[in-house]
Amino acid sequence: MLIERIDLYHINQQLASPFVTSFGRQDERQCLILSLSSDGLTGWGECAATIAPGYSYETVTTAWHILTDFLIPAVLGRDLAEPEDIRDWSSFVRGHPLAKTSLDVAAWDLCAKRDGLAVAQKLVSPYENSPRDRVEVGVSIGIQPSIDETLAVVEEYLDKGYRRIKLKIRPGLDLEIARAARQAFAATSIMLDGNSAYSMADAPLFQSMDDLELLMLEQPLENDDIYEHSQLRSLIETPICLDESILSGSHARAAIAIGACDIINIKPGRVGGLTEARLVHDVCFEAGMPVWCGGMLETGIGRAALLALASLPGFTLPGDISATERYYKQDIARPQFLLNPEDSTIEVPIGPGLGVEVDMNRLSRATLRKKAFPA
Ligand code: OSB
Ligand code: MG
Repeated sequence: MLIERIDLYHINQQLASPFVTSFGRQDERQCLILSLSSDGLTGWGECAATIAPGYSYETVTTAWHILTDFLIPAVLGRDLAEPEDIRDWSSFVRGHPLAKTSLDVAAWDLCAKRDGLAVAQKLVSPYENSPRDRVEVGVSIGIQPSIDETLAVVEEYLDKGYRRIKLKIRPGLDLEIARAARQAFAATSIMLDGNSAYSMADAPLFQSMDDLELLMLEQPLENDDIYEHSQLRSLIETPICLDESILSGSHARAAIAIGACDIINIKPGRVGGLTEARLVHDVCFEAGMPVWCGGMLETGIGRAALLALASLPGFTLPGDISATERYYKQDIARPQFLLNPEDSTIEVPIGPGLGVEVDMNRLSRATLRKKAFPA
């Protein structure tokens, strides 16, 4: 498919509620949206870089630079046979996985539309399984102003039907929150996400959580550490899940080889797209390492890609893929994703492609700057 045109949008949307983590607070979310045009079809992708380099070194500004000056010129006018081509064509750029992901997901959407398939079907084609049609999900709750407010928000999401709760923690706001949540919700699946804010000196803190039967502790230590997580793992009972540290299939292999974690969170954005995300899945699947699909507050475009990914056979734990209303009052893509409160699942879009339609009016209202690249 000849890539005839690429459009890049830098957008801003109000979040339905503020999202606070150990690396900062977001009341609104900026991101980049990208479309690839070929043969009368359009493929959409999202770059989940944010305003500040908190979760990752990438920002909307670095991603705009990397896309406009390097990645888009390397793709424009070329003949795309399969979405995996994007990984090869963008490998000359070191790093910048969030920027690469927008092109990768747009290529999966475009090629799946050409093939008359859902992205989930196209992703699953190397396996014997067919994709799941529903995916089990949970909700990721940002740091709240007080413990009482945290418990109230948890209760609200439990009432909506979410069966797995992830609480963000930061130094000083951790043990008390975990204890209060466990006490209030004895039978609920509760996990914590440290977002790299802790060190080995905090091992005793995490040991004091051993009796709480937490589902897992996500990325407590440095964003680029694998080794110390293996040491912490041997000191605590709570299963350790890696997020920030796993940027590729090769990182997953290293983490598995040294026993750095019990679980891996796979996010397409963090590893450079769906092609690499599936590779990480394969490495983990073969090694018997449980995985789940993480999120980055994506719009319906990015979230449709998460649902497709999470339909692969190795995803055995609930993902951070919540309903549209948890993120945005008005999403730029339709249809909305709805939670089935009976079993805490969301339906995998059935396509064609990602299975979402972009509302061009909403997109243009949210757009801060736009650039078109005709071949
Ligand atoms: O660490 O998992 C994370 C959001 C942005 C960046 C990093 C993370 C998150 C979340 C939210 O936890 C997941 C979601 O619901 O999209
Ligand atoms: Mg995380």
